[in-house]
Amino acid sequence: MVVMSTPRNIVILTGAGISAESGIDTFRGGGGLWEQHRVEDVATPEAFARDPNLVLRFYDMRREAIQTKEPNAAHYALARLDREWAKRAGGEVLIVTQNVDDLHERGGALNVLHMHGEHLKAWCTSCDRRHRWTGPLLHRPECPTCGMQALRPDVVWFGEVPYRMDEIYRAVSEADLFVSIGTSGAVYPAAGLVRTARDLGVQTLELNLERSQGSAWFHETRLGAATEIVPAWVE
Ligand code: BJW
Repeated sequence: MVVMSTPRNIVILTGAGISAESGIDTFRGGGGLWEQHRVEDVATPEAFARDPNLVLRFYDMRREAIQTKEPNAAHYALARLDREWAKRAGGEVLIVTQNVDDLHERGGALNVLHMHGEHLKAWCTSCDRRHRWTGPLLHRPECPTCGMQALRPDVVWFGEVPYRMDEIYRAVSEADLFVSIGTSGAVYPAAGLVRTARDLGVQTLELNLERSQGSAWFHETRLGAATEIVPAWVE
Protein backbone atom coordinates (compact mmCIF):
# COMPACT_ATOMS: atom_id res chain seq x y z
CA MET A 1 0.00 0.00 0.00
CA VAL A 2 1.41 3.38 -1.00
CA VAL A 3 -0.75 5.49 1.30
CA MET A 4 1.00 6.11 4.63
CA SER A 5 -0.35 4.05 7.51
CA THR A 6 -0.14 6.64 10.33
CA PRO A 7 -1.40 10.03 9.13
CA ARG A 8 -2.19 12.71 11.71
CA ASN A 9 -4.30 15.28 9.91
CA ILE A 10 -6.80 14.03 7.36
CA VAL A 11 -8.89 16.02 4.88
CA ILE A 12 -11.79 14.05 3.42
CA LEU A 13 -13.58 15.37 0.33
CA THR A 14 -17.00 13.82 -0.19
CA GLY A 15 -19.38 13.92 -3.15
CA ALA A 16 -22.81 12.69 -4.15
CA GLY A 17 -21.65 9.04 -4.22
CA ILE A 18 -21.48 8.87 -0.44
CA SER A 19 -25.21 9.65 -0.18
CA ALA A 20 -26.29 7.52 -3.16
CA GLU A 21 -27.05 4.48 -1.03
CA SER A 22 -29.21 6.68 1.22
CA GLY A 23 -31.43 7.23 -1.82
CA ILE A 24 -30.24 10.70 -2.82
CA ASP A 25 -29.67 11.10 -6.57
CA THR A 26 -26.16 11.77 -7.87
CA PHE A 27 -25.72 14.40 -10.60
CA ARG A 28 -23.93 12.68 -13.47
CA GLY A 29 -24.35 9.32 -15.11
CA GLY A 30 -27.43 7.18 -15.69
CA GLY A 31 -30.47 8.43 -13.79
CA GLY A 32 -28.50 11.37 -12.34
CA LEU A 33 -30.11 14.76 -11.72
CA TRP A 34 -28.45 16.35 -14.75
CA GLU A 35 -30.07 13.75 -17.00
CA GLN A 36 -33.50 14.92 -15.84
CA HIS A 37 -32.75 18.68 -15.66
CA ARG A 38 -30.43 20.87 -17.74
CA VAL A 39 -27.75 22.41 -15.48
CA GLU A 40 -28.20 25.73 -17.29
CA ASP A 41 -31.92 25.72 -16.37
CA VAL A 42 -31.61 25.08 -12.65
CA ALA A 43 -28.08 25.51 -11.27
CA THR A 44 -26.79 28.90 -12.41
CA PRO A 45 -27.52 32.46 -11.20
CA GLU A 46 -28.68 33.24 -14.75
CA ALA A 47 -31.30 30.48 -14.56
CA PHE A 48 -32.60 31.88 -11.26
CA ALA A 49 -32.85 35.39 -12.73
CA ARG A 50 -34.63 34.08 -15.84
CA ASP A 51 -37.09 31.65 -14.25
CA PRO A 52 -37.01 31.72 -10.43
CA ASN A 53 -40.11 29.55 -10.08
CA LEU A 54 -38.54 26.69 -12.01
CA VAL A 55 -35.38 26.87 -9.91
CA LEU A 56 -37.22 27.20 -6.59
CA ARG A 57 -39.49 24.27 -7.45
CA PHE A 58 -36.43 22.11 -8.25
CA TYR A 59 -34.82 22.94 -4.89
CA ASP A 60 -38.07 22.72 -2.89
CA MET A 61 -38.53 19.19 -4.22
CA ARG A 62 -34.98 18.18 -3.26
CA ARG A 63 -35.15 19.93 0.14
CA GLU A 64 -38.30 17.95 0.94
CA ALA A 65 -36.79 14.67 -0.29
CA ILE A 66 -33.55 14.82 1.72
CA GLN A 67 -35.51 15.18 4.95
CA THR A 68 -36.91 11.69 4.39
CA LYS A 69 -33.44 10.13 3.88
CA GLU A 70 -31.14 8.63 6.50
CA PRO A 71 -27.35 8.50 6.85
CA ASN A 72 -25.75 5.23 5.74
CA ALA A 73 -22.82 3.14 6.97
CA ALA A 74 -20.32 5.39 5.16
CA HIS A 75 -21.57 8.55 6.90
CA TYR A 76 -21.50 6.77 10.28
CA ALA A 77 -17.98 5.45 9.69
CA LEU A 78 -16.62 8.93 8.85
CA ALA A 79 -18.41 10.38 11.88
CA ARG A 80 -16.68 7.80 14.11
CA LEU A 81 -13.33 8.69 12.59
CA ASP A 82 -14.04 12.40 13.00
CA ARG A 83 -14.96 12.02 16.67
CA GLU A 84 -12.24 9.54 17.65
CA TRP A 85 -9.24 10.63 15.59
CA ALA A 86 -7.84 13.14 18.08
CA LYS A 87 -7.72 10.37 20.71
CA ARG A 88 -6.47 7.70 18.27
CA ALA A 89 -3.75 9.69 16.53
CA GLY A 90 -3.60 13.15 18.08
CA GLY A 91 -4.59 14.73 14.79
CA GLU A 92 -7.59 16.32 13.15
CA VAL A 93 -10.16 15.22 10.57
CA LEU A 94 -11.96 17.72 8.38
CA ILE A 95 -14.82 16.55 6.16
CA VAL A 96 -15.13 18.88 3.19
CA THR A 97 -18.36 17.98 1.49
CA GLN A 98 -19.69 19.08 -1.88
CA ASN A 99 -23.05 17.69 -0.81
CA VAL A 100 -25.88 19.96 0.17
CA ASP A 101 -27.61 17.29 2.26
CA ASP A 102 -27.08 17.06 6.04
CA LEU A 103 -26.33 13.34 6.28
CA HIS A 104 -22.78 13.78 7.62
CA GLU A 105 -24.14 15.84 10.52
CA ARG A 106 -27.07 13.52 11.14
CA GLY A 107 -24.57 10.63 11.12
CA GLY A 108 -22.78 12.36 14.01
CA ALA A 109 -19.85 14.11 12.29
CA LEU A 110 -18.70 17.33 13.94
CA ASN A 111 -16.12 18.85 11.57
CA VAL A 112 -18.05 19.30 8.35
CA LEU A 113 -17.53 22.10 5.84
CA HIS A 114 -20.16 22.48 3.09
CA MET A 115 -18.28 24.02 0.17
CA HIS A 116 -21.38 23.99 -2.11
CA GLY A 117 -23.82 25.18 0.56
CA GLU A 118 -26.75 23.48 2.26
CA HIS A 119 -30.27 22.56 1.20
CA LEU A 120 -31.59 23.28 4.67
CA LYS A 121 -30.54 26.92 4.62
CA ALA A 122 -31.93 29.95 2.82
CA TRP A 123 -29.82 32.99 2.02
CA CYS A 124 -31.34 36.47 1.94
CA THR A 125 -29.77 38.37 -0.95
CA SER A 126 -31.10 41.61 0.53
CA CYS A 127 -29.59 41.54 4.05
CA ASP A 128 -27.05 38.73 3.46
CA ARG A 129 -28.28 36.67 6.44
CA ARG A 130 -28.64 32.89 6.33
CA HIS A 131 -31.47 31.01 8.02
CA ARG A 132 -32.20 27.36 8.69
CA TRP A 133 -34.98 26.51 6.22
CA THR A 134 -36.92 23.25 5.97
CA GLY A 135 -40.05 24.37 4.08
CA PRO A 136 -40.66 25.60 0.53
CA LEU A 137 -39.26 28.84 -0.94
CA LEU A 138 -41.50 28.89 -4.02
CA HIS A 139 -44.09 31.30 -2.64
CA ARG A 140 -41.42 33.80 -1.63
CA PRO A 141 -41.58 33.82 2.17
CA GLU A 142 -40.18 36.90 3.87
CA CYS A 143 -36.70 36.95 5.35
CA PRO A 144 -37.10 36.59 9.16
CA THR A 145 -34.44 39.28 9.65
CA CYS A 146 -35.25 42.06 7.17
CA GLY A 147 -38.73 41.12 5.92
CA MET A 148 -37.75 41.25 2.24
CA GLN A 149 -38.91 38.54 -0.16
CA ALA A 150 -35.34 37.92 -1.26
CA LEU A 151 -34.59 34.40 -0.05
CA ARG A 152 -32.86 31.87 -2.30
CA PRO A 153 -31.47 28.38 -1.69
CA ASP A 154 -28.11 28.67 0.07
CA VAL A 155 -26.29 26.56 -2.51
CA VAL A 156 -23.37 27.34 -4.82
CA TRP A 157 -24.34 27.41 -8.48
CA PHE A 158 -22.01 27.25 -11.48
CA GLY A 159 -20.18 30.53 -11.85
CA GLU A 160 -20.36 31.27 -8.10
CA VAL A 161 -17.46 30.93 -5.70
CA PRO A 162 -17.59 27.88 -3.40
CA TYR A 163 -17.59 28.61 0.32
CA ARG A 164 -14.58 28.77 2.66
CA MET A 165 -11.93 28.00 0.03
CA ASP A 166 -9.17 29.62 2.12
CA GLU A 167 -9.94 27.27 5.00
CA ILE A 168 -10.01 24.29 2.65
CA TYR A 169 -6.63 25.10 1.08
CA ARG A 170 -5.15 25.71 4.54
CA ALA A 171 -6.45 22.36 5.81
CA VAL A 172 -5.06 20.54 2.75
CA SER A 173 -1.68 22.22 3.26
CA GLU A 174 -1.63 21.00 6.89
CA ALA A 175 -2.83 17.47 6.04
CA ASP A 176 -0.86 14.24 5.85
CA LEU A 177 -3.61 12.44 3.97
CA PHE A 178 -6.26 13.62 1.48
CA VAL A 179 -9.13 11.22 0.82
CA SER A 180 -11.73 11.68 -1.91
CA ILE A 181 -14.98 9.72 -1.61
CA GLY A 182 -17.78 9.33 -4.17
CA THR A 183 -17.11 12.29 -6.43
CA SER A 184 -16.69 12.29 -10.21
CA GLY A 185 -13.95 14.92 -10.23
CA ALA A 186 -15.88 16.85 -12.87
CA VAL A 187 -16.45 20.09 -10.95
CA TYR A 188 -13.78 22.62 -10.00
CA PRO A 189 -12.29 23.82 -7.71
CA ALA A 190 -13.15 20.65 -5.71
CA ALA A 191 -11.75 18.46 -8.49
CA GLY A 192 -8.41 20.28 -8.29
CA LEU A 193 -7.82 19.61 -4.59
CA VAL A 194 -6.08 16.30 -5.27
CA ARG A 195 -3.49 18.10 -7.41
CA THR A 196 -3.03 20.75 -4.73
CA ALA A 197 -2.49 17.96 -2.20
CA ARG A 198 -0.01 16.15 -4.48
CA ASP A 199 1.95 19.35 -5.12
CA LEU A 200 2.28 19.78 -1.35
CA GLY A 201 3.50 16.23 -0.82
CA VAL A 202 0.27 15.05 0.85
CA GLN A 203 -0.63 11.36 0.42
CA THR A 204 -3.85 10.85 -1.56
CA LEU A 205 -6.47 8.11 -1.61
CA GLU A 206 -9.60 7.75 -3.72
CA LEU A 207 -12.61 5.66 -2.61
CA ASN A 208 -15.25 5.44 -5.34
CA LEU A 209 -17.61 3.18 -7.22
CA GLU A 210 -15.83 4.04 -10.47
CA ARG A 211 -12.60 5.90 -11.13
CA SER A 212 -13.04 9.69 -11.10
CA GLN A 213 -11.82 11.96 -13.88
CA GLY A 214 -8.77 12.82 -11.77
CA SER A 215 -8.07 9.24 -10.73
CA ALA A 216 -4.52 9.25 -12.10
CA TRP A 217 -3.57 11.90 -9.54
CA PHE A 218 -4.22 9.65 -6.55
CA HIS A 219 -1.50 7.51 -4.99
CA GLU A 220 -4.09 4.79 -4.46
CA THR A 221 -7.67 4.07 -5.58
CA ARG A 222 -10.05 1.58 -3.98
CA LEU A 223 -13.23 0.79 -5.91
CA GLY A 224 -16.56 -0.28 -4.43
CA ALA A 225 -19.80 0.94 -2.89
CA ALA A 226 -19.30 3.61 -0.23
CA THR A 227 -21.18 1.63 2.44
CA GLU A 228 -18.60 -1.15 2.07
CA ILE A 229 -15.28 0.51 1.30
CA VAL A 230 -15.57 3.52 3.62
CA PRO A 231 -16.19 1.50 6.83
CA ALA A 232 -13.47 -0.96 5.74
CA TRP A 233 -10.99 1.93 5.32
CA VAL A 234 -11.95 3.57 8.63
CA GLU A 235 -11.55 0.37 10.73
C1 BJW B 1 -20.58 6.14 -5.67
C2 BJW B 1 -21.73 5.44 -5.41
C3 BJW B 1 -21.67 4.61 -4.31
C4 BJW B 1 -22.13 6.58 -7.12
N1 BJW B 1 -20.57 4.52 -3.60
N2 BJW B 1 -19.48 6.04 -4.94
C5 BJW B 1 -13.45 24.67 -17.34
C6 BJW B 1 -12.40 24.10 -16.64
C7 BJW B 1 -12.35 24.14 -15.25
C8 BJW B 1 -13.36 24.77 -14.53
C9 BJW B 1 -14.40 25.34 -15.23
C10 BJW B 1 -14.45 25.31 -16.61
N3 BJW B 1 -15.59 25.92 -17.00
C11 BJW B 1 -16.27 26.35 -15.90
C12 BJW B 1 -15.55 25.99 -14.82
C13 BJW B 1 -15.94 26.23 -13.42
C14 BJW B 1 -17.08 25.36 -12.95
C15 BJW B 1 -16.83 23.92 -13.32
O1 BJW B 1 -16.14 23.16 -12.64
N4 BJW B 1 -17.41 23.46 -14.42
C16 BJW B 1 -17.16 22.08 -14.86
C17 BJW B 1 -18.45 21.49 -15.36
C18 BJW B 1 -16.03 22.10 -15.88
N5 BJW B 1 -17.10 25.51 -11.50
C19 BJW B 1 -17.74 26.50 -10.91
O2 BJW B 1 -18.43 27.30 -11.51
C20 BJW B 1 -17.55 26.62 -9.41
N6 BJW B 1 -17.09 27.91 -9.09
C21 BJW B 1 -15.88 28.34 -9.47
O3 BJW B 1 -15.12 27.69 -10.16
O4 BJW B 1 -15.57 29.60 -9.00
C22 BJW B 1 -14.26 30.13 -9.33
C23 BJW B 1 -13.22 29.65 -8.35
C24 BJW B 1 -12.08 29.00 -8.79
C25 BJW B 1 -11.12 28.59 -7.88
C26 BJW B 1 -11.28 28.83 -6.54
C27 BJW B 1 -12.42 29.45 -6.11
C28 BJW B 1 -13.39 29.86 -7.02
C29 BJW B 1 -18.87 26.35 -8.69
C30 BJW B 1 -19.30 24.92 -8.81
C31 BJW B 1 -20.67 24.75 -8.13
C32 BJW B 1 -21.17 23.32 -8.27
N7 BJW B 1 -22.52 23.26 -7.85
C33 BJW B 1 -23.22 21.98 -7.87
C34 BJW B 1 -24.70 22.21 -7.51
C35 BJW B 1 -24.87 22.49 -6.00
C36 BJW B 1 -26.30 22.73 -5.62
C37 BJW B 1 -27.18 21.54 -5.92
O5 BJW B 1 -27.06 20.49 -5.27
O6 BJW B 1 -28.01 21.65 -6.83
O7 BJW B 1 -22.59 21.08 -6.93
S1 BJW B 1 -23.08 21.11 -9.41
C38 BJW B 1 -23.00 19.49 -8.70
O8 BJW B 1 -21.71 18.88 -9.01
C39 BJW B 1 -23.02 19.71 -7.17
C40 BJW B 1 -21.97 18.74 -6.71
O9 BJW B 1 -21.49 19.10 -5.43
C41 BJW B 1 -20.93 18.80 -7.80
C42 BJW B 1 -20.02 17.61 -7.88
O10 BJW B 1 -20.75 16.44 -8.15
P1 BJW B 1 -20.31 15.06 -7.50
O11 BJW B 1 -20.52 15.10 -6.04
O12 BJW B 1 -18.96 14.71 -7.95
O13 BJW B 1 -21.42 14.07 -8.10
P2 BJW B 1 -21.44 13.29 -9.50
O14 BJW B 1 -22.83 12.90 -9.76
O15 BJW B 1 -20.72 14.03 -10.55
O16 BJW B 1 -20.56 11.97 -9.22
C43 BJW B 1 -21.00 10.96 -8.35
C44 BJW B 1 -19.83 10.03 -8.03
O17 BJW B 1 -20.28 9.12 -7.06
C45 BJW B 1 -19.33 9.23 -9.24
O18 BJW B 1 -17.90 9.29 -9.26
C46 BJW B 1 -19.78 7.80 -8.93
O19 BJW B 1 -18.82 6.82 -9.35
C47 BJW B 1 -19.87 7.82 -7.43
N8 BJW B 1 -20.84 6.91 -6.85
N9 BJW B 1 -22.68 5.78 -6.41
C48 BJW B 1 -19.49 5.27 -3.98
N10 BJW B 1 -22.77 3.87 -3.99
